[in-house]
Amino acid sequence: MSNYHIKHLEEYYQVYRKSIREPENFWEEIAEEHFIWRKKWDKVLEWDFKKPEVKWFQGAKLNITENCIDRHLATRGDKTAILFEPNNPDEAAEHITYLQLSERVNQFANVLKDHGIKKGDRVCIYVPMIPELAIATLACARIGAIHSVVFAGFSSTALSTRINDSDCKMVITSDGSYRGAKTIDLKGIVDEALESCPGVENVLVAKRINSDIDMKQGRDKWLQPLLDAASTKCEAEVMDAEDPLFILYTSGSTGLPKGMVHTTAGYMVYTAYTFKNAFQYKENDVYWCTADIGWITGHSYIVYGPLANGATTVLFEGVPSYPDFGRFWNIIEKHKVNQFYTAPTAIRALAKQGTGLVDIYDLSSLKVLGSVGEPINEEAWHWYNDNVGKKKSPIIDTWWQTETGGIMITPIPYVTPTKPTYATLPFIGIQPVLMDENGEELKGNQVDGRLCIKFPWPSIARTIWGNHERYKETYFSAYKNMYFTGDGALRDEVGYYRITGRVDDVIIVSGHNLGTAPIEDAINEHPAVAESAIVGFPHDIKGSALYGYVTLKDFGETRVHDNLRREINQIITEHIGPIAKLDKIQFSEGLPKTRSGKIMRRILRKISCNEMDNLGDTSTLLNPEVVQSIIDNRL
Ligand code: 6R9
Repeated sequence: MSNYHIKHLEEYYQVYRKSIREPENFWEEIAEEHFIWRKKWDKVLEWDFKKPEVKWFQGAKLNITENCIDRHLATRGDKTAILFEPNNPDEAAEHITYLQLSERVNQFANVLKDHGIKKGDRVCIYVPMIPELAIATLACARIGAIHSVVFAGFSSTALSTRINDSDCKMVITSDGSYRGAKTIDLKGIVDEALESCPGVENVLVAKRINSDIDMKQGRDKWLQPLLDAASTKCEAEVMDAEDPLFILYTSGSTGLPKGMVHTTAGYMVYTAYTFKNAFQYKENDVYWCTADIGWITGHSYIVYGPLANGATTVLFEGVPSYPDFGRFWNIIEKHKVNQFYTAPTAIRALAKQGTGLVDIYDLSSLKVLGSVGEPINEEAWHWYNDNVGKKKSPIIDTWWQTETGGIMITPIPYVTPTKPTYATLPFIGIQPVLMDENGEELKGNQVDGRLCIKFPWPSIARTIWGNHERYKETYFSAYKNMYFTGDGALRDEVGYYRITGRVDDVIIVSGHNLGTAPIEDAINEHPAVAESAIVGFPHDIKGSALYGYVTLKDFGETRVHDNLRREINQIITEHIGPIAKLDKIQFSEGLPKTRSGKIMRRILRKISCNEMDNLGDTSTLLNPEVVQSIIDNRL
């Protein structure tokens, strides 16, 4: 029996139990029946969370693009693989068939090779949501180069940090990008970043906005003429199961972003299998995930998972508000989208517009609605369910992380009964546990603790690029023999999980993970700033927004005015990007500190959330007097 496609709740439980009792047999069967291999594995799984080390399908040889493209050509050559919907609704959508995708990926792969890119080299992809982004990603995979996609909304400093951390030899970008009514000078950002990236030899530039940009001789080249001249055939590099496929950076609570490393076979098997089941994808469905490929959601559920299933995946260049707030609904009607996957922050922004712009479109093609990126609040859940799904399309609240590679806890639509704000049950093969603060597992139901996973799954990130120690420290040292997620969760009376949010210093703003440390570091560069602390506070649209407490070097003398606030946000934009701008900036005489000098963000968080009667223990503070003055002056 194939367990590839789960259709009933009893089947879920049965397959789930099998995946836990005999994980190796289970995953071996999935891998064997649903993918093509140049050589099968010698061993399904080897793992040790103490080292930590995880290896799936060791000894196997494959290329992920043969699974995502070549094998579909015989039966799906003319089927649309990527359906590109441009920013401007008057520009025609582009249907890229599997055959065309194959040719374009191979041409791109040949161009990479012509520029000296070899297996194992790192290539940075800083491209907006246009077909070249997906194609560049797959072209790297075709020749075994490790792609590092950097979200094209990041600043030049964030870009150069990421390029240098993984020693990328090449950057792929575009002349610019469209974002609603605006255009963004991407190439200018790249030029600025590369001033501090000596290792980059070549920059390939896709033409998108036809702007007049500087091309640095010997370094920069227009992409299209090179592609036009390249062969549409390119032999796929034969990769080992555990060869790195990509690096993707995610914010940590301290220090530099973490370059999470995902490897080939396990990632492919898990993203494909979760895609099929979590979205109940059927042949000829049109699937749309609104994320950017610059985030893990786009890697796994715009590119690899859908293509491995021979699906049609929509790639949308624009924003939900352009030309008006009906754009998402317009696209669903236009392309008869069957599965729609978006983030709570987008749902809240759209809900704020009322239902007028939803009701005028025909959304009857929808079968499954997905949510990802942060907890979905009850109000947003109901709005989504009532007005978009018309109470007929199940909502899958999918919990997972950059580090997990694929969806970990989710209802399976039409299989698992949903419950608002609950991610519900673990996906096949996933063993979540809740731990208390003393490191004990909380058994049974109706418990609330820290979410860990106690057994490896195929798409777990294998390391942090260049820093295995940090990988161990961040994920495997809080609890013995467990992967620690950094999230809190509760398990209700029937065993459903509800994610309650981060328990560390990561704040999720509009679905983007932001570490407090890099933002504080940026603010502290302002010559007038002595110190700063960032916390999150609830925000209608963004979920959480940022509240900055800033102490000035010369408090009282420096004129505190809006200019200073603007300058601080300007520095943040330069260092991290506009997504990290502060909504509120309060200047204060001091910050509450422990005796060892650590800022007590816990207290600031309570104040920013207006929970002053619940500040907790302030007796251990070095300077309890500042708390009252911060409260008195809060914004
Ligand atoms: C896929 C992705 C991971 C963090 C994660 C958690 C939060 C994601 C969620 C959710 C509640 C959900 N998160 N999905 N919280 N319910 N359905 O978003 O990866 O960018 O690495 O963020 O996002 O806090 O730990 P990433």
